[in-house]
Order: sequence, then C-alpha cells, then structure tokens
Amino acid sequence: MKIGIICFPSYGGSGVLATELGWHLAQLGNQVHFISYDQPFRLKFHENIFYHRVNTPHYDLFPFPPYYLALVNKIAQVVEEQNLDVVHAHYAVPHALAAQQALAMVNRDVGLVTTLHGTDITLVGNNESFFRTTRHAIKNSPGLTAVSNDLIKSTREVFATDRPIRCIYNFVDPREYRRLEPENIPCRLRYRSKGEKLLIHISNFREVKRVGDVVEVFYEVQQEISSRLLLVGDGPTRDSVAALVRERGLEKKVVFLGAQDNVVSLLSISDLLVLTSEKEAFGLVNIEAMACEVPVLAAEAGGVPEVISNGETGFLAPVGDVEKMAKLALKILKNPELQKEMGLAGRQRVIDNFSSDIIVPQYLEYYREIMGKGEGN
Ligand code: GMT
Repeated sequence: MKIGIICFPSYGGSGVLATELGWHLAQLGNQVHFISYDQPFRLKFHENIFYHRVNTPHYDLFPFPPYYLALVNKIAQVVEEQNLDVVHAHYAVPHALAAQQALAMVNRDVGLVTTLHGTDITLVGNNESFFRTTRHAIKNSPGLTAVSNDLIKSTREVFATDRPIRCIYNFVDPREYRRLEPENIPCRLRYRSKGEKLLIHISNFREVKRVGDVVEVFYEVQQEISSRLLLVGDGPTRDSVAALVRERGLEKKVVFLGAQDNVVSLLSISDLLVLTSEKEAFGLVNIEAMACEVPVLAAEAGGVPEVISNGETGFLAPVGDVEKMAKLALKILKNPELQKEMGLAGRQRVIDNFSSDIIVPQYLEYYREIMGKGEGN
C-alpha cells in the first residue's frame, strides 16, 4: 500500500505516534510518504520511507505565512505523483481539513483516515476560533479514529456527532521500550545515589500537564524517603515549575533535563512515573514507562484509566489531589515487591494491549475498510 502521513514533526505525542506508525508500516512492506513542514524528529531511515517538505514561500501580500495553502498543494502533489492509496491525517486541524481539500482537487480515488489525538478536540477544537473548522474536518473525513474511548466520548459531546469513530490506542514497540540493565546506563550514578528512589515526569510542560502537582507530590514524598525527581521535557510552564522547586527548597533534589530523545535509559533507572495532567486522551508516556517496567501514578483524566489498571500497573487519583497522590507514591516506593510486581504487570499489559504488533495491523485493516468504502460509494 502507498500511504501518505501528515503530522506535526516536533515534540508531542501525535507526531511521535505518527512517525512510529509510518516506520512500522514501512517495515511491513508499505511505501510511506511523510508530509510536513519539517522532518519528523524521530524519523529513522528506512528504504520504504520518503519525506516531502512543505515550503511556505514569503510573499508581501500575506502578513502570515500561508502554511495551510502550501500544505494542501503539497498533499495534492504527492497524492498524484506517488499514486497514494490512502492519506492518514494526524490531528483534525489543519491536517484533516487540508487533506480533504487536497483530495477534492485530485482525480483519484484515495482513502482518507483522520486520527484524533486529544488536544485537537479538548483544547484546539473546543476553542471558538477553530470550532467550526474542526467540526467540518470531523464531519467530512471518511475514516475517523481516536486514541481512546474517552476521546470518542468527548468528540461526540463537543461536536454533537454520531459518526462512527474507531478507537485505536497508542502503541510502543516493546522490543525497543524495555528495561535496560542498570550497569548499561552510566548516567544512573549521576541522577541517583545508593538507596535513593527516583521519580520521573516526562511532558511538554503545558498548563494541561499540571507539572506543579508533580513537584508538590515529590515535596511530600522526599520528606519521608530519600528520593530525587527527574523532570524531562520543556514548555511554557517550565519557569513557573522551577520557581516552585525553589520555593519548596528542592533545588538539590530536582533535576531539569529539558527535552530528551531517548527516554528508555531514563525510564530504566526510575522507580515511578508521575503524570498529573488534567486532560489526557491517552498519555503515550504511560505505556513508554510501563514497557520499561516502571509503575505509573497518574491523575484520573480522559483516557488514562483505559491505559493504567488501577492497583495493578500503578495507581490513579483525582486530578489535583496531591495528598492522595503522595500517599499512593509512597505506598509503591516503600514496598519494593509491589513496585516490581506493578512494573512487570505494566510491561505485560503493554505487550497484550498496546504493542506495535497489535496496533499497527489495526490501522492497516482500517485503511483497507476505508478504501473499500471509497470504491463502493
Ligand atoms: O500531550 C500533549 O500535550 C501532546 C499531544 C499532542 O497533541 O501531540 O498528545 C496527545 O496525543 C498523544 C498521542 O495520541 C496522546 O497520547 C496524548 O494523551 C494527547 N494529549 C492530550 O490529550 C493532552
């Protein structure tokens, strides 16, 4: 199959997921064409993968670079020149909308699948400035998937649509995401001393992640047990989080690592992932951690309860309830057997439900269904 993938190339769950999906589709023998304004940051070389950059030329009449126009044009061009069978747009706006516009311009029967990732519905689509365009994109995409059942529910609520939406969960490759032996991770000595427990948080530090709650949870935890906190990622709230760390006197125990590509090593030396988001369609980082045998303590938001089995692979607590979260964190960290059990159960849950071997074929099957639909209609 020849598949076009339109995604955001930068850090963020939707871009990572789209990039990994493309790579696995290429591994299975499909030809994959990425279309974006930059090369997806995690894109690895593969002979079946091609990248098409969207160039947005400057023109004095346009006060803002007309990326959308250039994107529509590029999608149409790639569809025609590469004879694509299906276009997969990740994110409702502008990608699904641009793909619809492009396919209306070409003289080919091409399948179109849109994957809703969460923020496109709960943050962007919900905003009055984008509401109608997002609703139109959803209404007019022949194939629609969402990364959790909770996101399907939110989409129905926000856009009052009863269109069929297929739930296809996020995935990781458990061969790549696995707990490494500590002796193979030199940085372990830098981030944790003997007898210390290590908590980790990984996100893009947007308001929605409530990273301040992670610091508050850690503040409680470190009063009872010797521990440190690794903060991985970067974004708009990083400075306010750093201010809170100073306010709580935690500078020596909290390490800001900034954005990191390879989180497997960092997860492999960690004892607990803490994710405190108030909205989270799925939480790709949850399964990255679980695959590396790290229990997860998370706020019970969005699709997170579909991912974490409460009491088995980690614990869930109400959004913002840092006291309860701290108690649950201590329950795991003070009990190495429970930590081990939860870690192993988490990895098994990923292998059984969220592995590339299980999820990638679901996308392929859906492409075939949508293409069949196109021919029939
Ligand atoms: O979490 C983010 O802020 C990044 C965001 C994105 O738009 O890339 O991630 C969303 O898509 C991921 C991949 O499907 C999901 O795992 C995340 O849960 C979702 N984020 C939110 O819903 C906040």
